[in-house]
Amino acid sequence: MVDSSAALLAKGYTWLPDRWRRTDAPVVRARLMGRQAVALRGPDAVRFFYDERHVERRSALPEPVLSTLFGHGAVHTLDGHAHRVRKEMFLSLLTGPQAVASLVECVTAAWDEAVASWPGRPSVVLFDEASRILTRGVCRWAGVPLLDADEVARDLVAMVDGFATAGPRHWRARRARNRCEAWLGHLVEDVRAGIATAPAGSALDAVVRHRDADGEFLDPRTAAVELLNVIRPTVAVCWFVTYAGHALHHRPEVRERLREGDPAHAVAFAHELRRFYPFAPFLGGLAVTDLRWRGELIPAGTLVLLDLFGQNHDPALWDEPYTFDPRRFVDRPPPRDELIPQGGGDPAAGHRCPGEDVTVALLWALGPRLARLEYDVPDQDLRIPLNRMPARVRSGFVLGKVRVPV
Ligand code: MYR
Repeated sequence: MVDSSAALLAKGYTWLPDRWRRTDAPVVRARLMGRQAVALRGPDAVRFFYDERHVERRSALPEPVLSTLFGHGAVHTLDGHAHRVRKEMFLSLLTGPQAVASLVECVTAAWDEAVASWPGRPSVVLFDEASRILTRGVCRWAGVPLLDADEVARDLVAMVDGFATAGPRHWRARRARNRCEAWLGHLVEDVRAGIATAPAGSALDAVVRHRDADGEFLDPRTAAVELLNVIRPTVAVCWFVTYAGHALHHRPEVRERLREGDPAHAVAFAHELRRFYPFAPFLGGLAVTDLRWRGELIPAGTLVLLDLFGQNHDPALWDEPYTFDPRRFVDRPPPRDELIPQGGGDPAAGHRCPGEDVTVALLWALGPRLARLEYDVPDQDLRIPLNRMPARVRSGFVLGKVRVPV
């Protein structure tokens, strides 16, 4: 079989959806990076993929992804008991109404403070501003002191932006990760030495005091990796905030509904942003043993891909999947394994993102705030090329002459 790595790089998010359109088979078969690969989608496929007897993560993540996005030794690379013990730390920090509300409060305070200065400026780039706001908010919440929030925001964005490319963006991401791991590794050492303090109950405190399945503390570098795995994905919500700007520009009626202040619409808007716009393309793991999926053989060692973007646009699951319409979620919260922009399955048992509730709550809070602002949308490049991974609005979404209604 011809290797599809070049096709994937050329087509990006559309590579798998295009392949699904050309087959009636329950899987798409390919070769990626010299390895046999099988792609799946659909709620049953989600449950199949997240069953640890079928698919393991340990050795599935390519080195370039670990050295940029997730970090070596990260929770994403663990399976079984070791994974559950480490994952519990993330769940205790990021799930539950109290945890979510306190993080949202820190971020909205940073938003309100930043937005107050926008009317004095000719224009602001929403992507950049949102990344700084989220960095300030999440670091404050996490108990991580910041010397230069803008620089940290740039590094955190770079780590996400460079994981799926071979060019300068990728090398920027590696340098950013090295810098941040060194910075936070020192902070962990300082807390342990009593030179710095971690506010009780903060993410910094939890990571410093976490004991792994073997009963040992995390070494400072791994602690830094995991602290980054709390902070960086929160900052990555700037992708969705920018998509919110894009959606409100193209759908004025959605802006009006958000301005009316109905919380059900704000939640539906958050879900539709995560369904419609491109973020994580797919996830991968390795077949633990010879498997059968709907009659199709998946030999042991095959790279099994779960097509997140494809499933979120699968016409079998969504009416008019390429239309942005939050109303689809107003009376129907998304079933667990249908809407999977941040992975599927049970976050406690598997690798689903523990920060999904935080993402929804942040967009629920920031979407209406953005909708209530008045601004111009100057001429700019609003395209979102789907062959760039991760995709993003080319211009970053420039807001001109911002007015804050009183
Ligand atoms: C974050 O900072 O963690 C949020 C960004 C998540 C993007 C997720 C992309 C997953 C790519 C996995 C590739 C697997 C290839 C086999």
